[in-house]
Amino acid sequence: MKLSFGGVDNDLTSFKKAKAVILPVPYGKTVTYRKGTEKGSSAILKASDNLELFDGEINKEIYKIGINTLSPLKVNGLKPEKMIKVVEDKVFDIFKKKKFPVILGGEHSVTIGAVRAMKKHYKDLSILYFDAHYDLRDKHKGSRYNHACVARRLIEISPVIEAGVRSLSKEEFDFLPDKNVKVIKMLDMMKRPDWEKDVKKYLSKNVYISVDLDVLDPSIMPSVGTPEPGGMGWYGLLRGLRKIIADKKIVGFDVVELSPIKDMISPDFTAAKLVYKMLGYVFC
Ligand SMILES: [Mn+2]
Repeated sequence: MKLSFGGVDNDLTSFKKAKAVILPVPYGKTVTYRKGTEKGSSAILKASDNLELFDGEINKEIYKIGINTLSPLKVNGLKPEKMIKVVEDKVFDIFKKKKFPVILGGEHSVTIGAVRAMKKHYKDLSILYFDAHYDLRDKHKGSRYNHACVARRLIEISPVIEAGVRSLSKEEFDFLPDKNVKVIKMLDMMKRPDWEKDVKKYLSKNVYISVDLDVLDPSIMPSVGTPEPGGMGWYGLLRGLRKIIADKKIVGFDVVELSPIKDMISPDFTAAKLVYKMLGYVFC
């Protein structure tokens, strides 16, 4: 059965009418610790069935923008380079048809394809990158496209602003500073409650947002492959997103790295609600 985001299935959810298009990318090949990110996108879609469609912060029924859900991309056996190309082509196709792409991971490498597609049109693109990890390794476990290298690949395309980061290797520490990456550490964010002002200063007008769910604290988001203590809370992340999205043109976003734990529904629902809230901030 094909899953539809929000459990809604009416004329608003047709590709033609929808403003936003959800692209599930079930991919988990380069994950290094706990496996299972290839199951993330379907878990988000299933959980989204249970969303309250009215949003009490925005005071709107966000689904009325029209949210279409595509069939999951068939990429899970592919090498990361191949998968990235499939994602790039699909996201570019969504964009060409004047729809707003929302990519559901899958592991973080899917972001490279999405950003490549967006860069074809938006020359001044910048990337807002929420993650516990710096992801700036040049190579990991023999691959330049491992999920630990994603930000390093992205800065070869466009400037990256990392937020919420709190785990890095000596190699990554030595690599910094670099002109194409700005880092707002989790520790800095705790000292400066209006951290989003720094983020906005660094971003260009056209922004792609990538949310690795491990940016959240493992107490509310245990269902990730590489959990890291001391992460963001739900309201902190939402508040930052709302303020940043209000000031920038968001061209697309992704939510990645959900690695569902059997019978633990709260993290899956949290991910689905995050996607829905972000759509509300962008469109409502
Ligand atoms: Mn991460």
